[in-house]
Amino acid sequence: MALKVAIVGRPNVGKSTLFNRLVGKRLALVDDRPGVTRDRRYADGNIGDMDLTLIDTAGYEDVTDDSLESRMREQTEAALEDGDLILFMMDAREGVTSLDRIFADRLRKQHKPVILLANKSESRESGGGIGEAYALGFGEPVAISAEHGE
Ligand SMILES: Nc1nc2c(ncn2[C@@H]2O[C@H](COP(=O)(O)OP(=O)(O)OP(=O)(O)O)[C@@H](O)[C@H]2O)c(=O)[nH]1
Ligand SMILES: [Mg+2]
Repeated sequence: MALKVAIVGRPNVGKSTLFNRLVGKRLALVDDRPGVTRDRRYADGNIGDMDLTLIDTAGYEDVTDDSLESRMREQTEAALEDGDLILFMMDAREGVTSLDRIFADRLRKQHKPVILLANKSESRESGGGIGEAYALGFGEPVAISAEHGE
């Protein structure tokens, strides 16, 4: 059975863009407005010759009422439950935000391996964001550009 990889992070960091790239098809909607993905989605994909099952998730806000955001949050929790490996994505251009920290706190409370991806790193100005990302405590962040395939 393929390794299950859950892609999580706050809205608009590029989770669905990475999902589509690893799956090799534009299955998930990508948009420059946050909150586009509302439910988690599974698809087969690969990195090199390694077969994976990718899980795209909604980037939730930290609210606990019965709103859409809390439903999105449940979807992310389900992906964390189901994934073998967690790809935690942030936007290197914006640096670490308070919502990134809320995700980080949540991810520290589980014991699955987490790789921190600093997305949108194709431009040189993203260097500062990567420095801040170390402080989240998931080891060395991996600078990527989901959109440009880097
Ligand atoms: N510059 C740059 N933009 C990117 C990159 N990856 C994604 N984007 C853009 O970022 C925006 C958000 O991308 P999505 O993939 O929809 O982000 P998401 O994390 O799935 O967002 P939600 O579903 O709302 O949580 C889109 O405009 C993408 O084109 C990247 O590597 N570099
Ligand atoms: Mg999305």
